[in-house]
Formats: sequence, structure tokens, C-alpha cells
Amino acid sequence: TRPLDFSQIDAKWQGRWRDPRQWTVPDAPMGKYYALPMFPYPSGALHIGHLRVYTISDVVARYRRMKGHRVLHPIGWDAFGLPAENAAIERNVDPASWTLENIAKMKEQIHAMGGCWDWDKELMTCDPDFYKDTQKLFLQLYKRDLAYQDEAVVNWDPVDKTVLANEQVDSNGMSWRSGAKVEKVSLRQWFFRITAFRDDLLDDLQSLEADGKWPLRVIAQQRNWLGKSAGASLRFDVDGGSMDSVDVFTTRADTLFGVQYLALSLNHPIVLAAAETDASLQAFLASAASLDPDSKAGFELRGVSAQNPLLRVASDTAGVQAPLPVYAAPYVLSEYGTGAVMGVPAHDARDFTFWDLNGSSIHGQARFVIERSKKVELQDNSLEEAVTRPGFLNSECAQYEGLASAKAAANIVEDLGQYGLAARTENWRLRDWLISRQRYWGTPIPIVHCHACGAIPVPDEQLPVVAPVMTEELRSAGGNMLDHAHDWVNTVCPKCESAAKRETDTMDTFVDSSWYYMRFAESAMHQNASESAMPVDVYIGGVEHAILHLLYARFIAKAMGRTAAWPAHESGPIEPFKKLLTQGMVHGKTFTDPKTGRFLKPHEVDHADGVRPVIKSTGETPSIAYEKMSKSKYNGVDPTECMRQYGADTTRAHMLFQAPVSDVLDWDESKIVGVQRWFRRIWSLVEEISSWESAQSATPIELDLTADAEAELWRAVQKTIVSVSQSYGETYALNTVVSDLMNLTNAIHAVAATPPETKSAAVVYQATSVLLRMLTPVAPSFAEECWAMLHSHESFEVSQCASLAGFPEPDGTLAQLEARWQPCAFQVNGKLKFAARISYPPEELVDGSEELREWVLERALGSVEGREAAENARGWSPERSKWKK
Ligand code: ANZ
Ligand code: ZN
Repeated sequence: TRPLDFSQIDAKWQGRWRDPRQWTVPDAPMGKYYALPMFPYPSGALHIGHLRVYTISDVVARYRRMKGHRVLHPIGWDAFGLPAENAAIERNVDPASWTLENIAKMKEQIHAMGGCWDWDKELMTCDPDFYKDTQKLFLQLYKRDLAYQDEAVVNWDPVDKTVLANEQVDSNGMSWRSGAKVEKVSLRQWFFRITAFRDDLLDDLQSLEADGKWPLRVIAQQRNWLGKSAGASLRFDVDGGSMDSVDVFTTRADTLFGVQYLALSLNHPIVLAAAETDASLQAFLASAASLDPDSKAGFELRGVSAQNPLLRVASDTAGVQAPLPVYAAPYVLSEYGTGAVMGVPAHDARDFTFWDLNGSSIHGQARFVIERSKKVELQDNSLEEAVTRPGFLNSECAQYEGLASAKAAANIVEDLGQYGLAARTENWRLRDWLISRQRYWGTPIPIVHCHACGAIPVPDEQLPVVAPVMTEELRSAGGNMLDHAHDWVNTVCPKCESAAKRETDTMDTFVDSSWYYMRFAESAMHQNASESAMPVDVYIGGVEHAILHLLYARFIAKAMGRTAAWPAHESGPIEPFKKLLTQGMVHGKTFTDPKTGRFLKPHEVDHADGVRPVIKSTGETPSIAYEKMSKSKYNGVDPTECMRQYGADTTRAHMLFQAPVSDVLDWDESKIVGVQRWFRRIWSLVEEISSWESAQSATPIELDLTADAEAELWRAVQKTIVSVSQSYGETYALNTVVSDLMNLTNAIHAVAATPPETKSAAVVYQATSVLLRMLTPVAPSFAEECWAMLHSHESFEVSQCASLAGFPEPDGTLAQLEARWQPCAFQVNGKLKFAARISYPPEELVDGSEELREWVLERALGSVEGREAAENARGWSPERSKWKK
């Protein structure tokens, strides 16, 4: 017998998987299929999360290939970004070489997992050949007024002289790098006009909701980020301010009778004007600028008051006579709505807290005007919190009295509208996408600034605009290095040829990832859209990208979809990713000392026992938990090491088997032996069968299914083909693929264990052949090795490997086989209950006879279900029981 050596098998087959040519299928009756995992950032090391995504995508890609699709399964590198730039500054190297080294390392690690990648499509976003097209994309958007420059308030680090992302500013407002106090400054920045597509971005989510194409959680997050809210703008007259009126945006016009104040954002014109003559307001604004927007601080503007617009339309104005105080308040966002809020303490939670803190003691308690139901009136007017749910109006104003919230709001807006005091509006949370980064390591924005002509696009033939090499001088300059690259910055205007300067901002790396999938598909900038592999059929990645990346990618697809970039045959909404699979996190095993709560390092725990780990220093049992992997918990797992130790296929199968793809996976290496055992069973089975003369002789093999054992096995084979195809192709329940294949292995073993007569040998041989092909997507190298062994003695030619042998299809015998079997319910002594399938008894057994009883009982208890039930019912023995028909 041949020993099963996983690393030898890996070595043999992985060389083959590396060659992308083998994946070119001459004819693909099923058409294109584009499987894409989110491309990695080249950090330098493959982590276990990567292994999970690429395993999933590889399994899907291999399955589709076997089913006859022309599959695109590419990989590339999201190679621009801050880590490379920082590493370059710290280590005095070029970010390009740092990045390339990392890519080389990670590529080897990816090879080790035995994936079938289209390596000839490999790309990296920092390659000028790639970013030439990123720049073209920018210019196409610019020409269509979808890219523009505008002033924006940004985080400015005065020491590093650079703009910081929000994530780079700590909770005290300090820079993560320099430690300097970050300033808010207004700078000219580049934006993409994503808001122009907001209606499509929202409406088309519906098409992704159907049939679970996208996880509902992701769709909800997208909706929330777009944040459409329908409401109205209402106009309040103002006395004593720099303006005569203030417009507010509200979603609850029905609460207008309950307004007790107005609150303005810190840079509202009325606030800024008042501050000119009010030193204490100035002081408040200075201190409030650094407060977080959750703060409910406020400053009442002296001598300023507002009037409730209902005064102009209500039949009874008793409740709305009082002039309303006006506050400056940091909780009012300047970029949302009109930057002004009508404060309704009784019915809005934020307003309630604000009023409690700033107004109620001077101006009175919260005033409730919305009742929960028509009948019950609010007795107590001093509730502990706001009543935010819609209800019925209790305004003591006959005109609106008792109306349901929605109706009351509609009437109020309409009535005020007659006087130009109200209009229906909608508001969106979505803002235009700020893509400027004051960074070296990103795609240069292809614009030249000319004194005479303004911002001029770099002409196509001058693309790509390549950043200058990072010299020692630039590296030490700090801030945006490109600002200091004088030879590069100074250029001539493409239009008038006078002296001009290059744009020194580079693009957010999210721009690169917003279109790379189209480059893989060779559409977008390359115009041959009808041959395009777009859209992506299944996109696999982490849920952490549920919002920004997916939104940006959807936007770019829609923007480019209006051009020639989209496959003409695709109708309906333009969505880049038909199906989205978000894989769960992989958690690592932590050991803690139960006494101290300290995380234990691997060498502090003794696993020698194999059952119960022991803390070496104390002899006690550590507490075990599964948590997010982190250095401080010593629970990280190196996927490369794991594959080296157990083999790539074993690691893949284990990973798939342990949890459904979308769930958290608790990585427990000790369980990997289960998969190894399974593979050994398959190995010995194949070895055994390949020695059977009878199995190899007949071609094509006629299956004789007249005997029960063979028929039952073949039924299992057929059922497994159906269920596994569905899991691979529709539900992505890849964990059940593994368990179904394990069960089929056991079923084959059961028949193979009895001496092989000719008829059962043929069935066992066929069943094994089907098993190996169905196993190929999960464990490609192992399955191929087994396949080669199964066919090693054959007289007829088997030149094809299992991957090219096609995925097994049901042979149509299932219905017939199912009909042979009757589902029967069994109950023995009232104790043992189970359902099993029994074939029809032979004619000669007489009804009610002892022989029939024996015959049925033997089969019932011999069935998988019967054996299981007997095992579960401890102490039960069939001899002592009475059988009831
Ligand atoms: C009065 C009111 C009464 C409100 C009530 C709510 C409940 P969404 O749904 O998220 O769009 N608002 C308006 N502009 C704001 C701004 N610039 N900064 C902070 N808050 C602002 O939120 C709309 C609601 O948020 C608006 O409806 C307004 O408060 C507040 F019982 O108006 B509402
Ligand atoms: Zn010019």
C-alpha cells in the first residue's frame, strides 16, 4: 500500500494549479461565471481570514468550471495606501519596493493553498499600467461634472502638515502620528459627485434584496448610509437676529404645536453674526468646536426669538403664542438639512435632553402634543423621557385635533405652504465623496493648474501621470512629499503652454478598488463591453466593507454604466455584484489563567495530555475561549504553517466544515484530525478498489441495481449529487457539502467492506468516481491524486484529470430507486422509534408470517436509521423486543 503523504501531493499538484493556461476551457456551454474575492492589501503576510475568503471563492470557481462555465477567478493587489508610505519613511526605503516584496511573499502563500487563479489577469493598483486607467476614470468623471473641486473642512495636522482621516485623530483630537492638536481647516479638495446617483443607489438595492442575493444586513447598512428621509422645511420668523427667518428641516411636522425652541448649528449665519458682538458667545463657540456632536451643550442667543409659523394658520393659537428662544448648539449638524432644528422636547429624545439641560428651568417643562391613542389623554405632563412614536394630535386647536400624525403633518405642511412657509423636502445623509489625499503613495490626480486656464485635464496621450521617485530629499520633507517635488510639479499648461503646476493631491485608495473588478473583466476602459465578464456573479469578502467600498463600487459601476463600459446584454439596474457573500470572522483559541485573567502564551500551556490542557507553572486548567485574533491574546494562527503541517486540502476542508461560510469560525486545530481521518478512509477505499479486476474491466460499466445494498448506495450517490450541487451552486452551504461527502464515503465503505461481487464492485467503483469529482472543488490536489490512482490500472484511456471530468449529474435513476423503497415508521416496545426506508419484501413471504417479520426487522435494524436509533436507546436489545407491524 501507498502511504498517504499530504505534502507530497500538494507539491505535485500545486505546480499545476499555478499555470493559468489550464483554465482556458475551449467551449463553455454554460456561459461566463465571474467569481471574485475582495483583493488583498499587500501587508506582507497572509492571515487566516484571507485563507477563508480565498478557499470559498476557489471552491465556487472550481465547481463552476466543472459545471461547464467559462470562469473568471482573478486576484490582484490593492497596493496603494498609507502603510507602505509609513514603512518607507520609517525604513528609508521606496514604497514601491516594500510593496513588491510583500506581494511576492503573499503570492507564495496563496500558491500554497492550491487555488485555481487566473494569474495572467493579476494586477496591482500601484502599477502605472493600471492607474493610467484610474486616471482616465477620473477624467471621464471630470468631463461629466462628476468630479469637482470644492472647499471642505478637514482635519489638519499642523506638525506633519497633512490632512488626516477621521480615524487618524484620537478621541482627544490629537494626531496619531505627530501627537499634535489637530485643527479643522477649510481646504480645496477633490470630490466625486456620488450624490448624483443617490436615487439609483437606493432604489436598486431592491433588486439585490430578492432571493437573498445580498445579505439583508448589508442592504440595511447601505440604506442607512444613504439615509433618505422625507420631511418638510418649515419657516420660522425671527426677531432680533441677522436674518428675518430660519428654515428648519423636520420629519415630524405633526409636532409643530410642541416646538419650544430653535437650535442652530455653530456656523449658522445668525450665530456667526451674533458672535461678532458677543464675547461670551465667541468663547462658547471656541470651546464647543472641540465638543463631540453628541454633546447637548447650548448657548441661548441674547435678544433673539422666533415665532411658531402656526400663528399664521391655526384657528386657535393659544398654545403657540409664546416667543421661542433660539440657541446655538453643537448637536445641530451644519451639513445636514438646513443646519437648524425646531426643538420638540416632548417628542424627540435629543431635544428632550437638550431642553432638560438648557431650557426647562427657565422656559417651562416639555409640552406633549402627540397622544399614544385617541382615547387616552396624557395625564402627567412631566414624563421622564420623550414620546417619540407617532400618534394622534392633541393640540387644543380644533382644526387639527385628533388627527393621526401622518395626516396632521400633511395638513400642516399644506396649510403653511399656502403662505410659502412650508415645503415638502427630502434629505439624504449621503455626502459627496472626498477623494483628495495629501499623500505620495496613491494615484496622482491627472490635472494641471494654470493661472490663465484654471484646472486642465492632462491629455490622454500624456497619461499616466507617474509620481516622481521617492528620494531622500522628498522623504524628509514631511507632509505631502509631492508638494516638494519641484521638477515634477512645475510643468506647462496643456492648453496654453504657459507655466503651470501639477495637482499634488492623490486619490483615495477606495477609488482604485471601486473599479478594479471591471479591469479584471476587461471592460470599463477597454470598450469591448459585449465580451465583458461583468457583472461579478459572486463577490466574496469581509462585512467590514459593507458600506464604503460597496457603495463606491456601485456608484462607479453606475457612472460607467452610462458609458460604453457595461455589457450591452445586461438589462435592468446596473449593479456590479450580483451575489454578495460576506464571510464570517475566524476566531482564535485563547487560554487564560482563571485566577489572574492573564492571557497565556502558547509555551505556557501543556497540551501533552491531548484531552485537558494544563498551565505549566501552576498545574491548573486554563480557561478556554474563542476570540478575535490579536497579538496581545496570543491566539493568532499562521495559515501557511497550518497548511504545511496538515496539507493544504485538509486545511481547506477543515475550514469549510467547521462553520457555515457567513458565521464566525472558531479555529480549533485539534479537530483537523477528523478531516484527516476522512481523507485516509477515502485513500484506502480508492487503493482497495483500484486493485479489483472486476471494477476495471467493463466499460462502460453497466450498473446492476437489483440487489438492495447496491440500490441503496446508488440512491445515496444520486441524492448526494443533488444536495451537493445545490450547496455549491445556490446556497453556498459549503459546510454541508463536506458533511454530505463524509456520509457518502461511509455509505460506500459499508458496501465495499463486504466481499466485492462483480455487481457491487461496479457500483462501488462508480460511486467512488462520483465522490472524487464532487470532492475536487474542496480538496483539489487530494482528489486528483485519488482519481489518478482509481484509474491507474485501466485499459481504456483516462487522460483527463478529475477537474476536467465534469461535475456529476443525476442519472435519472433517483425517482425509480426512491419508489423501490418505502418509508416505514417503526416502534418497538414503545421505546425505540425511528423512520427507515425498506424495500418491498419478496413475493414468496406470506403476509403475517414469522419469515416476513424476520425479514423486515432485519432490514429495519440494519438501516442507518435503525442502527442509530438502537445506539441511542441504550440497553435495548432486539432479541427481547416484540415486533408490531
Ligand atoms: C422636529 C422633530 C420632532 C424631529 C420630533 C424629530 C422628532 P432624520 O430622520 O435622521 O433625517 N434635524 C434636522 N436637521 C438637523 C441637523 N442639522 N442636525 C441635527 N438634527 C437635525 O432626522 C430628521 C430630524 O432630525 C428632524 O426632525 C430634526 O428633528 C432633526 F418629535 O424635527 B425633527
Ligand atoms: Zn493655460
